[in-house]
Amino acid sequence: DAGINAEDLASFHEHLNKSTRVLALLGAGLSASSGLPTFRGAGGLWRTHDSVSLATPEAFNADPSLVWQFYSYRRHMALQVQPNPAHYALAKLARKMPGFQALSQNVDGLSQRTDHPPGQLQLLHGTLFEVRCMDRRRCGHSETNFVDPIVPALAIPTSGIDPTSDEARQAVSAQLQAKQQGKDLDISDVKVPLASVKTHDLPVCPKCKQYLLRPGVVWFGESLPEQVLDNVDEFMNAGRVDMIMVIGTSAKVYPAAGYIEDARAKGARVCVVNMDENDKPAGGWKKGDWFFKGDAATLVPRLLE
Ligand code: BJW
Repeated sequence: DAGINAEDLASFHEHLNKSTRVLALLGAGLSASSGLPTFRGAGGLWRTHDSVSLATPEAFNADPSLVWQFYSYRRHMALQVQPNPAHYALAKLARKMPGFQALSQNVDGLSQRTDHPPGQLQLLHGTLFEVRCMDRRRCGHSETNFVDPIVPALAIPTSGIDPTSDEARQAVSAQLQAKQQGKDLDISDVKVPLASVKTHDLPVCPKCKQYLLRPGVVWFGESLPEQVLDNVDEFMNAGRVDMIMVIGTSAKVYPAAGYIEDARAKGARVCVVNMDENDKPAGGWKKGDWFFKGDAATLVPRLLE
């Protein structure tokens, strides 16, 4: 059975059964089989843009319309898909083990749509469904917002697009057919022309009515939410950590990836679940680590059953 060696599974279960303080560092690979793309590697492109390059304050300031279309599309996609068996298995572990904390880098809201206790889910990079005023210092407005599209101008186009080439025309007409069957145009398809959205049609802060709203996610160069950092520190400092599971993440983004070494320093063994054996834990492999290769949605429920 792919990805699971019986001996490794037995030693993992033996260790889990005597564990009381466990962490799971979660990444985009956890939601891949729900149908959401990851950031790096295959599928890490949005149209012609590297997804990572759109996740910066500089990208937003340079082209808020493009960056909002990217996030609006991601909000829409996240609302279309469902949590998968791995999200549910992690929620079940959380309910069973009070000393379990999931440290999620994902902003897709899928873990929150299971019965995962919120106090055992740390959202390291925020969420797509919280939006806040660009003027954090003076205005500071933030709100939970599931409205899709968040403003009419960010609706995924269904008509009125002006295709500039035959290729675009074909892509759009194929997609318009899909639309008639109840599916949306896929604006991640580079052949589908992006609507031009004027800055003044983007979501504006309802409180100060002056600045744009932005997605409540953590972009490069920005600090992680203070309360979340404090919660993780508190957990790390409260004693020995038995294990950290590293699920569907390339573990290249800090400070998130640094939690693997922090947990090791507290005695934790490391269990990696990933499709790609080259995505090692930050800091490399150590004796006593486990590696389970394959789809998190299949492997995590087996590991946690
Ligand atoms: C499967 C699968 C399946 C596929 N089953 N597996 C220390 C050293 C060096 C640099 C820094 C450092 N400390 C800070 C920095 C700077 C920077 C950083 O880390 N840079 C590195 C890239 C070098 N960090 C920051 O800027 C952070 N802020 C900060 O530290 O503030 C203080 C500070 C500021 C300035 C300087 C110094 C300090 C903020 C980081 C915020 C990251 N934000 C993003 C975007 C969020 C919004 C959005 O979603 O758009 O978060 S970037 C993006 O990467 C997103 C993800 O959460 C994050 C991690 O990606 P993830 O989840 O690992 O996805 P992938 O695609 O990389 O990997 C998927 C994996 O799944 C792969 O391994 C696949 O094989 C696997 N897989 N299908 C199982 N079915």
